Amino acid sequence: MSQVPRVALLAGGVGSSRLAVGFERVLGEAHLTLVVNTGDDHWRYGLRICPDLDTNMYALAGLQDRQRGWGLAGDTFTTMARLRELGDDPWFSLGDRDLATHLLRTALLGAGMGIAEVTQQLAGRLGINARLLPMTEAEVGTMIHTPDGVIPFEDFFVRLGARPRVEDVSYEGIDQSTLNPLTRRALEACDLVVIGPSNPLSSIGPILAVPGMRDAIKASAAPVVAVTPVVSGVPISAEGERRRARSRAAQLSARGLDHRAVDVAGLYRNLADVFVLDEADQAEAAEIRSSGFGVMVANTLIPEPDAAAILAEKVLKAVG
Ligand code: FO1
Repeated sequence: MSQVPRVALLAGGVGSSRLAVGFERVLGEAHLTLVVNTGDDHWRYGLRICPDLDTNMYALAGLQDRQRGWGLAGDTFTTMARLRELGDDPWFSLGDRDLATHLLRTALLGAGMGIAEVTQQLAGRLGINARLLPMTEAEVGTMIHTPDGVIPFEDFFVRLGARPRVEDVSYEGIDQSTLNPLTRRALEACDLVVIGPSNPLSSIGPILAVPGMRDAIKASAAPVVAVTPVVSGVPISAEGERRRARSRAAQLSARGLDHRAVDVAGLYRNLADVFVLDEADQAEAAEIRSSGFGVMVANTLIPEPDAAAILAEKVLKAVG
């Protein structure tokens, strides 16, 4: 292993993007590769929207609106307001500056570039050296099965505020998707794979469902550390965090699981070696250990980069 380990982080949206910033601080960007969920990606106003790629890209560029957890800090929404004046219902808010990213991405895709190359172009222009790799080139869609029908993830999460009951979560087009060769190589060459603290079913699930992804992780022989996205023992104040918790709980219940760290750990059985549990939930450590994981207890609530860097350091030491 080189003295600075090469880390591959499986990343969803807000939670993983915060840990990515922590790893970037500790490792330097040359040693950090993100394999990012593209199941939330969708077309809107003729533009290709890639929420998790943008959330991680803006976070690594230091441009993320930290309070919202997505979009650009200080952005305005005059275009969305005008669309409302024109009688549209822009329930998925695209900031005026954020729109430039979607316009450029859509133009580059239209010119024949694949999403991995487009992402590399956009990240390069933001001065990001960490590698951001979409989980696949194919367009796939995370679908939420509700009593009123099967709807795309963002309709469930944003338009309906993660309130519908969830009967199942599926990944449309995933069986036809292929593992990006760059991603396979990054996983096989890395010294550590980290499963980010994102929704295990609608953010990490799609990544692991790409044919060949689990095999590539296993082929790397690198240890795999999963960071819990669930912290039960701390009351949630921010509305965004409450909605993410609602979304996780609803999806876990569709699998007959509770919204607890131990249930998330169960979804990573036969994949993760170590599970990182929040200090507030250490009562669950014994149960997680008994199901075959190493367990590390740490502060996993990392809204600020300093806390994220401390967690990243601890994760690196967990497999030292
Ligand atoms: N999340 C919201 O709750 N409301 C929004 O209007 C919204 C807009 C949006 C635009 C661009 C983008 O990259 C992300 C956006 N998100 C919004 C966040 C997004 O729904 C989530 O970050 C992921 O899809 C789930 O992790």
